[in-house]
Amino acid sequence: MEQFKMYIDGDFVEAASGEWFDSFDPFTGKVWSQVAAGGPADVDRAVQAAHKAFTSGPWSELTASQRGMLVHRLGDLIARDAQKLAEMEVQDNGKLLAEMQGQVNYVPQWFYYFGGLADKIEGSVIPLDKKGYFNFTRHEPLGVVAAITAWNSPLLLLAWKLAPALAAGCTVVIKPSEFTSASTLEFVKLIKEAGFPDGVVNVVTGYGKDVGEPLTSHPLVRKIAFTGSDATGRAINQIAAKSFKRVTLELGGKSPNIVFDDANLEDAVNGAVSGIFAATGQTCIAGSRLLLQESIHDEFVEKLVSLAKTARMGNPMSTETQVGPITTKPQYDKVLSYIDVAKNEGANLALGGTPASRPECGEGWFIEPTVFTGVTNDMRIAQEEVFGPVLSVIKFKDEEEAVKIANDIRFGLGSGVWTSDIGRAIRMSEKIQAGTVWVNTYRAVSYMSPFGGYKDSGVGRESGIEAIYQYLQTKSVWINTGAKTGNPFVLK
Ligand code: TXE
Repeated sequence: MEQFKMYIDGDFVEAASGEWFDSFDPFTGKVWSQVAAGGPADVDRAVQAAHKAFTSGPWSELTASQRGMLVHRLGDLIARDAQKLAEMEVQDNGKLLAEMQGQVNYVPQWFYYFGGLADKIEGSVIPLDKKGYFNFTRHEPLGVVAAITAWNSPLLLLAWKLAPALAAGCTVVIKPSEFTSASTLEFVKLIKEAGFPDGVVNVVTGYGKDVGEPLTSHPLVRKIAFTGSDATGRAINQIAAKSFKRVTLELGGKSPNIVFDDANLEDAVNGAVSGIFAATGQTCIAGSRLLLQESIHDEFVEKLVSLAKTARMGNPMSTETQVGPITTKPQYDKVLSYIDVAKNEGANLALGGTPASRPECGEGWFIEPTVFTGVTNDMRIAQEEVFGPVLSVIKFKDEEEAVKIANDIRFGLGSGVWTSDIGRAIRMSEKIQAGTVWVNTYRAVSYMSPFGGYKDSGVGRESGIEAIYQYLQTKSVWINTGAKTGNPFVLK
């Protein structure tokens, strides 16, 4: 059986404890590999290596252009190995090969974009109000970054953190999810080949308690970039506050996908299906609350259910498959328990609601695409993130009520508006409290466009130019060009 070691200071190493944990293939439900079970000693080794690489040695001596070239080269190597990386993630995570091929071929763009940005980070000359001084600013890297990722899209979520962190000049300790460490450990083989000095990028694998906690509380870590649940994000934020570490937190959502009666219904049905059943609903931006205007509700639900019924489930390695398994057994149990919650709350089951017993699903962790109608926004099934193929359909009367329902929730990550009225599209985009509003589309992302949450969905932004500033801090430099030093007891 394949065993994956950690990557610390340029070497693949076993955990200090010598222990391993199992990683499962969600399609078979069986163990397919083992991963080194890291602990506080491994975290300390990795952070010390990252700190050393940050403060001394070749990385700290590179010009911004040289750094950018390395980041760019890493993108080239990912493109070269895209198929292998995609297959590794399908095996470990159960994501569809068709989706992963697209994703891994797109991931290099984050490295090209931020690699190109590395030498375009300019300070300012401040036109001071005081004579006799020259004042300018520099943007300097924060230091060691802890990049903690979730299991649902390991490589994409890592790229969103690693590319801007390296371009900014930081060094990084990565902690992938204990459920899906393999693709990160395959990817990290490219670091040395790209030419990064040892210690600049490290990976420590293991559980949240054993690796995540010591990493977030380590005094030499200056920033935590995290994607995961809001509960863990809150815990990390509290730990980070104790030593004033910076945080970027990409947390959950319960995104409203809102369809007005003037929308192109065929497009909106496609958008609703892709919003909740793509990636088996295991995306933070899942459009898990479908808000339908009363007048089109019945017709829309009928079309939606008939399209969702056609979804082909089965082996995620087959490019024919449209809905794959749930990635982890605990998540599978959680999704089924939320289906019970919805039934007990009185929602109407319009589709699915059971484990998938189709022969092509074998022993894997599959759940039928599930649609609940008659949901009201106060139900738990409308307020809590399920993170699976479960859609809650909620009726609304008019624009005002749509906005009220959309915003009556603690999350604010994604949102969709389907309408042919441009004025309404703009009004809705102004009123919805979410980091992203998609109009007549859903689930589009780009390395150029900022991504992040309002409210409990997170702190900070990934992608786009502003993302690199989240790994930089500003220094103001004052030079006396002839001012008298004057009275030492008075502020200048
Ligand atoms: O997430 P966690 P889990 C939701 C989804 C799922 C639930 C739990 O509903 O059922 O969260 O999933 C690390 N200090 N989402 O347990 O715990 C952990 O090891 C530092 C939604 O996988 O948030 C992993 O690497 N790190 C979400 C990462 O944090 C800690 C995506 C995320 O794990 C830690 C994933 C600690 N104390 C799950 N505890 C989204 N919306 O995108 C854990 N970790």
